[in-house]
Amino acid sequence: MKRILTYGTYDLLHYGHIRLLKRAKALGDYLIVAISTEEFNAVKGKKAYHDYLTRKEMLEAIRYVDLVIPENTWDQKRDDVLNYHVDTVVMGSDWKGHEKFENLRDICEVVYLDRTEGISTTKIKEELNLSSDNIYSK
Ligand code: C2G
Repeated sequence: MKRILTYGTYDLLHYGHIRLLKRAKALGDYLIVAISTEEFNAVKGKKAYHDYLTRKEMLEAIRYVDLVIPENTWDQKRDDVLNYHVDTVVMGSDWKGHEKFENLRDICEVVYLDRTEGISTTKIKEELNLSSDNIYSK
């Protein structure tokens, strides 16, 4: 059984996230997603719209996802790979070459998949906010 691990905030779930998870699962048999807690999002300078448990519940409903665990720190990745017997860590290409992932190459494969262009949580927030004077404000 080939075990895949990926990390993210996964706030305001959108098709870019789904396409990443679908392709990550296609690389193996079991997909673990480590999602950022509120505390870790603060470290990343992010504030998620949905809290951790809500984001966890949504990801657990996705057919490609087998297990959701919390991401509390930048430095837990090595322990995650060892504790969950991970074969491959997968991230979107915006993380390509990042030391936090490159440093794992001695204990697992690291794969970066192309990001889905044209969609992001930030874009959704900005466009909803800009259109606050129409259907979205009711
Ligand atoms: N993603 C994507 N296409 C998009 C948006 C996101 O492929 N249009 C991918 C990202 O590359 C990432 C995953 O979906 O692999 C989750 O994206 P975010 O929730 O934005 O994750 P991020 O805040 O980058 O957190 O320790 C690593 C961090 O926790 C990653």
